[in-house]
Amino acid sequence: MTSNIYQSLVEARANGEKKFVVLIDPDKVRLGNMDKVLEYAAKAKVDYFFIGGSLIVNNMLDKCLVSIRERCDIPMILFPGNSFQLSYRADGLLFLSLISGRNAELLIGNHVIAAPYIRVSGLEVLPTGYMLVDGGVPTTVSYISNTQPIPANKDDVALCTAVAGEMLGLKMMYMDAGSGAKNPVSESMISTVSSGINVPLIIGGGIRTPEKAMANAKAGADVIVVGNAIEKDPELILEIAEAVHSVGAKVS
Ligand code: 1GP
Repeated sequence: MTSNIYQSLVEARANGEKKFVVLIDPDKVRLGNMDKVLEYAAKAKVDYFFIGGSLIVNNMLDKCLVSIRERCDIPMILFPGNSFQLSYRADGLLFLSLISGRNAELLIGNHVIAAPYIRVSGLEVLPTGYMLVDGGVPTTVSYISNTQPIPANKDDVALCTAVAGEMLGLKMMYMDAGSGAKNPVSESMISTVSSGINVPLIIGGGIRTPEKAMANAKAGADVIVVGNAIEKDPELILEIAEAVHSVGAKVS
């Protein structure tokens, strides 16, 4: 099994370089702006696509992966809302353990069911501690997972959760305020968690502007994920990519 994606994330963190991820919901691939999303993503040198959603209602995952691959070579990482959202056509898989919650199925149960498929899939497995943070509105993922998010102002709870996740051997942490969150994860929480762990930190949920993306990266996020805002305005990809990549970029 290769480990190109993880290796590049670890190296980027060590060098202070920031990565920008566009989240694509396979259900929405047929919407008109998908062509634009792919065009701008290639132009802006987006680092990765995350592919997934907490509730996918159409069977579009494979078609989505094939059509992206036909158009560009940006690595595609599955961000599965459940164990039905798997495909060997992707490059990697966020093997998510929902460590902010206490739902055993999402901590280990679904993983047992998916493990045999994943082992033969060829996907690069990225064991990730997934932490929901209260984004000010109830989210699909919180409802579906039947878990409470970490309160938005409890930086210490987030830190201890991430540290415990790292001690358990998880290779990355993903703090997510949930898709379309009213309030994205605070810079204070990002900075507290980032300085307390030694693994790459992914931040997403409710990021709508290049300014917030840049502030998150400066606070210690290694990877910035944006979905909703880009679906609405694909051109934002260019500005957000530039903002994220400018943090930590070497001045020559
Ligand atoms: C959600 O972190 C992602 O899981 C992205 O959220 O769609 O709000 O950008 P948005």
